[in-house]
Amino acid sequence: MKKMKFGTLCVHAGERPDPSSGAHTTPIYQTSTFVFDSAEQGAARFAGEEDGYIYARLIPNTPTHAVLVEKMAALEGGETGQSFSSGMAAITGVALSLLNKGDHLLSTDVVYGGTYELFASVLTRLGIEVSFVDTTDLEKVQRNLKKNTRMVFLETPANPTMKVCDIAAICAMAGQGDAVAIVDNTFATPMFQKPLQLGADAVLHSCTKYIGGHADLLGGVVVGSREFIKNLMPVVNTTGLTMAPHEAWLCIRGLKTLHLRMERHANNALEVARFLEAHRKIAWVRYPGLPSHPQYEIVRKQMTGFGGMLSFGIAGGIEAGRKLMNSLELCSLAVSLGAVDTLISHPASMTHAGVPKEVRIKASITDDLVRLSVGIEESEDIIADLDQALDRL
Ligand code: LCS
Repeated sequence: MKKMKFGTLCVHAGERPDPSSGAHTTPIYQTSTFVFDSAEQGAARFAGEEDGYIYARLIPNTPTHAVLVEKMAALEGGETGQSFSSGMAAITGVALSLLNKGDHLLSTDVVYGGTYELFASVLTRLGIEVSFVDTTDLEKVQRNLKKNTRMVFLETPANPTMKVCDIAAICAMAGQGDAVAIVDNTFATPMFQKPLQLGADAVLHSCTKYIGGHADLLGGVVVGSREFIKNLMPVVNTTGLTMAPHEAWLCIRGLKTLHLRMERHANNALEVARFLEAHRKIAWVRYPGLPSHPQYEIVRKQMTGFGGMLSFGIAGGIEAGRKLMNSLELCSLAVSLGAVDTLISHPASMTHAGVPKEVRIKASITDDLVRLSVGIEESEDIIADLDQALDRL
């Protein structure tokens, strides 16, 4: 059969009737351990001489996890993957697998606040050198790549400024040295951006967001070559960063509609972005689908759609922003993103509150920035809610 298109892969990739029962839908293998046929088989599995399940913390976890990573690998165009208990667990698993004391990590300066804190506080405490670099400036990236740079971490579009960097150019630079390039593709999803095709060594997601899609789970996933994923094994197997079987099942279920949801998220977000950009009380809007986006050319080059996330500032700054957020009736005032419902939040005092103010300001995470995760409701209703809240300012 010819290579299936993205939407068909969302529905079918990794899926097979359950071998033990013929169940059409992948069952939740809610088990911590697996029975061996013999003591010899148990020994062979532990020795890595025979494939098969052992214990749910150990790769390949359970058959439910296996379907999820196969589906994600198909969607990202990678060989295989590994699931984690959260997006942060995925980033931790990759970082601890790649980096040793004395190594250098180059990261995008604008990243999710938790990622910033992991890199700036935890990894540096372990003796890993970290540079946060404006990755929209390729010269700066080149200048900050060092002999000991082992990992380049890109988040694009970045949380929450929506800054976009040139994945192909930076991966090529990383490849000239000894560095492995990792892309956090949480905002774009594989529907709109395929970092592995652009030269990344691995791509990761917070599944908590669009992969699950319904704001009802925590999860993470990494996709890459078989060798890359195999190298995660010592850390994954010993740290217990593992996803739970029920969460893996929810991710599989979520992924079956990823293509439909993302299309609606993106259409709605473009309409909301245009509405906000034209509104006299709005000072600025950042959405990759607007020609006013500072990296619009790179967006057009490396993304096939613009996603559901945007940020904006209100004339009147944070006070007006708070009033707006408190006046909304349909949109939920909550962190996280990528849910079917529209979520609004204030990064400087919420998701990025742990980033020191001077670092935040340098990275354009200004106090007036309001972040909107546009849901899949009817766009008129989202716009009407924003409109009535803006009227109250
Ligand atoms: N990467 C990105 C781009 C994220 O936005 C987040 C979480 C993570 C990784 C971590 O994933 P988690 O461990 O939460 O599954 N972003 C959040 C946010 O903006 N609000 O709440 C969480």
